[in-house]
Amino acid sequence: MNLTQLYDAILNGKLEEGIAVTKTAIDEGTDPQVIINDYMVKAMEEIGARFESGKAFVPNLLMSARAMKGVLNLLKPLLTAGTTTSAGTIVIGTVKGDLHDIGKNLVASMLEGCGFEVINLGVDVSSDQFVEAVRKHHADIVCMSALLTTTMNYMREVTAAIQASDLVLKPRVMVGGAPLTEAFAAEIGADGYSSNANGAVILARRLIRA
Ligand code: B1M
Repeated sequence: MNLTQLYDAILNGKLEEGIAVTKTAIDEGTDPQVIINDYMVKAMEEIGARFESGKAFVPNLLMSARAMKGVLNLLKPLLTAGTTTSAGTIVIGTVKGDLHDIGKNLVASMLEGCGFEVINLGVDVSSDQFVEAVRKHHADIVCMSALLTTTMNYMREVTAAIQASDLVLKPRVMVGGAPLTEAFAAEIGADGYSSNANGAVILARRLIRA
């Protein structure tokens, strides 16, 4: 199976083509991690670079995002197969003002796939929504995502709101997203940072054990 066809399908926003190629790749036993990391994420990086250099526009981003999400939905059951007991409960969301959810959903799927119970709050999530979800689901970890330099600062507000809340058992906080750094995570009082979905799983396991 030539998966560059999948890369092209995501890059050009062709959902149906992407699904057809992916179905064949799955049937041939290709590792879903390879499909995602080596082709799908790379295509999203390329469309982002084209957008930055004025060679692609918001409708192109939306088409690529639609294709990416559709194919991810197809792969999600393969990531979550075979897990039975919960490794811990994680509340995840993209912070207020930010509508990017592809990376966050990928992180959520990986965490689910590795046995965590994941409460996905979606995008544009306020500090109150995070705190209330922790209370409702007795979450061990809050996981925040941001893709914009303008919205990443809101993570500071969420960590502060968690500390200021009346929650008896405060959840650990982990953060990620393209503009973030380890130093930023430390500065806002988060317990950990990861640059990618696999790292988020390793970090979550470490925070649960700590
Ligand atoms: Co927008 N966008 N976007 N966008 N977009 C970026 C982020 C941008 C870098 C593009 C660019 O200029 N090159 C730029 C941000 C610049 C900046 O802030 N410095 C940008 C901009 C400017 C904007 C708008 C302002 C554009 C406009 O309207 N003029 C606007 C903002 C809207 C808003 O949020 N309020 C906007 C809108 C959009 C769309 C809606 C069109 C669409 C999003 C659709 C969707 O998500 N449903 C979109 C897209 C698709 C992108 C790019 C092209 C791709 C993002 C993506 O999905 N990547 C992006 C450019 C880029 O990233 N190269 C861009 C694939 C995904 C798998 O990677 O999300 O990075 P990522 O997730 C990774 C890691 O970051 C990490 O793991 C994931 C998997 O490895 N990770 C975590 C993420 N969260 C984590 C949490 C963790 C751990 C790891 O917790 C522990």
